[in-house]
Amino acid sequence: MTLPLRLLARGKVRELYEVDDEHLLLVASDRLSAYDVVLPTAIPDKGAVLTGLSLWWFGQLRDLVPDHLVTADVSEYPVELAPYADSLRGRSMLCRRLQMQPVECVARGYLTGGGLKEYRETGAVCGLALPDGLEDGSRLPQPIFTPSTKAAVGAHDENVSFEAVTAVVGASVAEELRRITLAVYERGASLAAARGILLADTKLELGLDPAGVLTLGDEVLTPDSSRFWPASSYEPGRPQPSYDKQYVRDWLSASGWDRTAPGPELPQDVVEQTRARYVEAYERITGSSFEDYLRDA
Ligand code: PZK
Repeated sequence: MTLPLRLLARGKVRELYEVDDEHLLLVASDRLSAYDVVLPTAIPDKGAVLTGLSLWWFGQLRDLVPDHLVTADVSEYPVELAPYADSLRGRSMLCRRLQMQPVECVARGYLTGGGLKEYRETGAVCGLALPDGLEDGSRLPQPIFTPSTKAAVGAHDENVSFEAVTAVVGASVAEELRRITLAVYERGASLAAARGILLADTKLELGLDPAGVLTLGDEVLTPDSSRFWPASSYEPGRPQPSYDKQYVRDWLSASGWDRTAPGPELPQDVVEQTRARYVEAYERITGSSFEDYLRDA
């Protein structure tokens, strides 16, 4: 599918197009990345699951923070996109163009990944001292704001202190970014926990709307922007199984793949099991049928 729009940005698994001066089109693909490599085999409906989850979360968060969504109804898209309606339906969003803040806004309620690495090296994450004795997966005494700056393509974002954020965006915006990020994490974690899912951490993209109001962009509280863990198998002291990707990771680990691109094609049963996990995540979190989402999209 080649859209008649300028491609503004291309992530590993999604694309962002310019519609006009005020609007963008965010398109989620069915591609899956594992161990930082995009695999050659797509997971059917993954883009729709992530889009459906984002749309649902925007609704749950609206009293905390405004978002960039204009519409996900393809019949309301600009007429030049009408020929592409079938390939955009369910997996795209027409968004307001924001002035994105040059900071990745991350909240963590549990210690793992890059946060754990920094803690092991320094006893702190983003300048926030943490208690001794924490291990992989430990729940933090309270959720923390661990901002990072966007690294060049291919590199990982670099954790920075709150003071470094203040130096870039000013104290009042920095405080707002932290307040909003922690509020979104708390809301997300509490809704997910009620459905048997732990939200370990989440990454938000915030930008200013034309009136200067901080607004939620991108996708939100999806398995690609957050770590979801099944509460039933939570056991700190070891890496936690991923809610969505564990089946793929286990298969890839057993396959002997050396984690360099391109990854191997996935067998049919791994594709089907992984699709089922994404659909299950959508249904558990939203309490609604994914089939209904697709039918109504
Ligand atoms: C924007 N990204 C990240 C997302 C990519 C890269 N509403 C907005 N206004 C202005 N900029 C952005 C958004 C949003 N969302 C988001 N980069 C810019 C991103 C998807 C695919 F390649």
